[in-house]
Amino acid sequence: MKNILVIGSTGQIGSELTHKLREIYGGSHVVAGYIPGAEPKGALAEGGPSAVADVTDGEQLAAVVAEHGVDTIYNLAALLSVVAEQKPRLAWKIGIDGLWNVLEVARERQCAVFTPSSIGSFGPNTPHELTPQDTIQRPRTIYGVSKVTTELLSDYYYQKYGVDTRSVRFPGLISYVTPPGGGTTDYAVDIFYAAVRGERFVCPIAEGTRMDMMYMPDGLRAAISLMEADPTRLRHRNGFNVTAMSFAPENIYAQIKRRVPTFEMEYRVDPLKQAIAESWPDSLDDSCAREEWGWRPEYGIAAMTRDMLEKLTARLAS
Ligand code: AKB
Repeated sequence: MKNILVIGSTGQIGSELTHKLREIYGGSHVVAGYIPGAEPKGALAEGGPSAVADVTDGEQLAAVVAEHGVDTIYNLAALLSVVAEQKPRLAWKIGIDGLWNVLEVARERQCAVFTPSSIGSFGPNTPHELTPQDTIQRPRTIYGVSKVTTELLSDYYYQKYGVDTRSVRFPGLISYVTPPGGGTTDYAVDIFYAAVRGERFVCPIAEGTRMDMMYMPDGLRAAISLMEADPTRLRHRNGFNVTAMSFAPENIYAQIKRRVPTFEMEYRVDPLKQAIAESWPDSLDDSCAREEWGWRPEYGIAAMTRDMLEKLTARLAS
């Protein structure tokens, strides 16, 4: 039986991943790691153990891992792309100094480690259509620089010390549970909140700007099934391209409008978000993930839109 620590358990991915892992491995086997000020609440607090686990404090991490006999760490601590541009030093401190602490603890205590990478690890001179698994990665954002470093440092710890590091390059994740904060793809979540609240949506990303996206249930399955994958089949480790759909603002607007006919959207492009979005792929080739560990998304744009509208409407009404 695995004993898992989720670092960043109250964030956008962590809040749902912790529940999913507890369903699979049992509540007492999954520790919800958090930083002071972002304590787990409700079902997250009641469903299993929790502990302060700040990636910038290596000794504290080591103590949590020892106390709970942790053998697997999901390290979700990071600033998203837009907020990282505003706080580059902090983005590096959390994303890379923090990762170093996690990898050191993992090396000392033989833990497997999942640390997400992102489509943000690509840059303007990456091939934008069907971006290959192995290709040019020269991002110009601090977020991208830290994600490429995450991939390389994780590979290094695997090759040099045998630490079982694995990761995926997440596209924009869409969820009705915990909103993201400070990402370039956040508009694809915000648009649903506007539609359900009966508000006009002001889109910060220009018409025609395509990016890869994924519904959160697929994102959780991607992380967990990669961590469960047979290591002898993995030719890659950090990080796998994974995608479920690729769309521009007008495509998701049209999908929502089919179900909410009164919904309206206008464009007011945010130059920083737009520049970042344009530097990212239009669509990823995720064939390596499909071949090496059987990755398959379950939700396309229509199924995701239907489910998001249904679930978010119920959530906001309660
Ligand atoms: C962001 O927009 O910063 C993230 C990502 C794609 O990594 N959602």
